[in-house]
Parts: sequence; structure tokens; C-alpha cells
Amino acid sequence: MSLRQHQHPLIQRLADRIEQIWQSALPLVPYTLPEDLGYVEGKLEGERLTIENHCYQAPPFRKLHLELARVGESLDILHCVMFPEPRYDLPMFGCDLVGGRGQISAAIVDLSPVTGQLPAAYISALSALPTVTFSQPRELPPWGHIFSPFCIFIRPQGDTEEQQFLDRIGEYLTLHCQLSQQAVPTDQPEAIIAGQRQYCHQQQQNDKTRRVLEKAFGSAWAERYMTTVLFDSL
Ligand code: 18B
Repeated sequence: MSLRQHQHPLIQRLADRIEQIWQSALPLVPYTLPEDLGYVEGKLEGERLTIENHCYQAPPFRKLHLELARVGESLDILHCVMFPEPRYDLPMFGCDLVGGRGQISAAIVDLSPVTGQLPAAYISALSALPTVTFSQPRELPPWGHIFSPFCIFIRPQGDTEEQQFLDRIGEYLTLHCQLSQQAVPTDQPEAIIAGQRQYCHQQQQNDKTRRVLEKAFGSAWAERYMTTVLFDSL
């Protein structure tokens, strides 16, 4: 049975929503991860960590990554990043949901620019979305200056906010899939490559992610996983 069916209901629903939007908007083909990293279980000290990866490619993205993880019996994680091909100055779509035992503690979504500012079409589409407010915003960590002004980082309270967050992610993702199909490639990918590297480098500074991986798999494995699966730069 898949991990998804055991996870926090918001994580299950978000995973389904992401895949549904990808399938209807993009011509997906499978992306092969390093052989040993598709489904992994680890247990060094304390709790078991189970990881299930779903990975695709579709133009103009070099990698679409959805990951579900469970730590012990209670901590559930959804992680998703879409990596554009380097010839396209498109933002990085990223989201992370962390929670368990009925409560999501961290819910974050963003379309993060890699060359300074989001493209104008993104700014106008994102600005046109109806305003939603959440009662418990969270403060970004110091490495989080990579995120855009449209980043939402909250601890959702109750069913209504959970639903609003799910819908907002769906809106970000839908408009990203649409706008990405109209993007024009550049023949000068250097700045985009550097920007994606910087994004990945900053994400690799997330000690909370690293600690979970290290506890189950050790530090060398965690480093390899963070730099080849979670945030591989070009
Ligand atoms: N992340 N997250 O993806 N992380 O991967 N995540 C946490 O309540 C994992 C991304 C982000 O406050 C927490 O504090 C594991 C992407 C931010 O210092 C845990 C995996 C984004 C924070 C994990 C994973 C992103 C955060 C603490 C691999 C954004 C807050 C939960 C499956 C686009 C950091 C809490 C802080 C938190 C764990 C952001 C346990 C193991 C794509 C900003």
C-alpha cells in the first residue's frame, strides 16, 4: 500500500491535487532517479523514515519532483519542486508541508525567481488572485531570502485555512503550468543556471530537513540526498 494513504489528510489531498494538475496541464514522461533513491527506508537511531518519490519531466521542466515522507508513526511531510530547464527564465515552484497528529505545523508555497524578479506575466497573474489571509503566518528563516513577495508560509488553523491553502497552491501551480508553456527560451542560460544554483544552495541550508535525514540515514547520505534528489543544481 502506498505511503500516501497513511498520511495527514491535507498531505494526501495536496499530493493528489498536484498530480492531477500536472497530468492535465503537462505531457509527463517518467524521470529516472538514481536507482536506490525512489523508495527508501532508514532507521539509525529512534524512528523509521520512509520516503516515496514521484518524479517526471515535461517541457520546459527538467524535473518535476513530488516527495512524500513519514517519520515514525506521526510526522508527515510533502515536498514538491519544479525545476525549469536552464534556457527558460522561469521561477522555481516549491512547496513543503510538515505535520502530524492532526496539525500541520509548516505550510509553505512559493514561485521563487532565479534572476532577481519574477517575470511580468507572473507578477500580474499572482497579483490578480483574490486576497486570502491566514491567522498564523510564520517567519522565514535567514536562508529564505530566495523566496518571492508572493511566498506564503503559515501554520494553518482549522479546516477552512487548510482548504484555502490547498486552493492557493492549486492556483499557483495552475498558473505556473499555463505561463510556462508560453515561455520563450534564451540563448544565454548562464544567469539562470547561477540563479538555480543559488536557490538550491540556500535550500540546502535548511537544518530542519537535514536533521531529519541525518537521524535516519547518517550525514553522508543526507548530504547526497539533499544535493542529488531534493535540490540538485546544474
Ligand atoms: N522542513 N522537508 O522537504 N522546504 O523542501 N521547510 C521543515 O514546523 C523536511 C522544501 C521550508 O523555520 C521542517 O518548523 C524533510 C521546499 C521552510 O527554520 C521539517 C523533507 C521549501 C521551513 C522539514 C522536506 C521548504 C521548512 C520543520 C524531505 C519551500 C521552515 C517544520 C522530504 C519552497 C524552516 C516546522 C525554519 C521546515 C523537513 C521550506 C521537519 C525531511 C521546497 C521555510
